[in-house]
Amino acid sequence: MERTLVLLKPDAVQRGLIGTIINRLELRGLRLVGAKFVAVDQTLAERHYAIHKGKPFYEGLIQYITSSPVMAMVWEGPQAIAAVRQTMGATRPIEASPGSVRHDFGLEVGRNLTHASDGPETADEEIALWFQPDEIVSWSRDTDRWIFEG
Ligand code: DAT
Ligand code: MG
Repeated sequence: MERTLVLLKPDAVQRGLIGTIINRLELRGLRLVGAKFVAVDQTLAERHYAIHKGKPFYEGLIQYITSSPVMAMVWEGPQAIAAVRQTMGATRPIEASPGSVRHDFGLEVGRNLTHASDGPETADEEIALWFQPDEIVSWSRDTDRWIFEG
């Protein structure tokens, strides 16, 4: 079972899309194990996007993520990292597949609604950055055996 960090960025929150996007992850079969509503400060933003420091879009990215609250979550499931990135769609909304969140609700790369971890190492680091260990809830759903094969 894999875990991944998901952020619903300020545009998703402001546009009232929290429920819609959570619904897509729930319907996919992924299991929610952590969630909180966060006003992102400069320090957290810079740590989260440290890998992009120095890129031309970095300053705009920090401004965007700190501009309004975000919904931070941890989701788990088999191949959760790939599954969530697929549900979110390609970074640029105009390149995202129809049916993905970024395609269905977005147009611009700087307003692409969500963040999702891109690999096992970054997922571990990002979950540790955004959540204390006791904020992650390990649980099983009654429907798990109809969604998870193992
Ligand atoms: P993703 O969010 O799909 O993992 P990323 O990690 O490459 O994409 O970039 C992080 C965010 O930075 C992305 O969601 C939007 C912004 N971004 C990336 N490339 C950009 C670009 N060329 N111009 C403007 N913003 C960009
Ligand atoms: Mg990324």
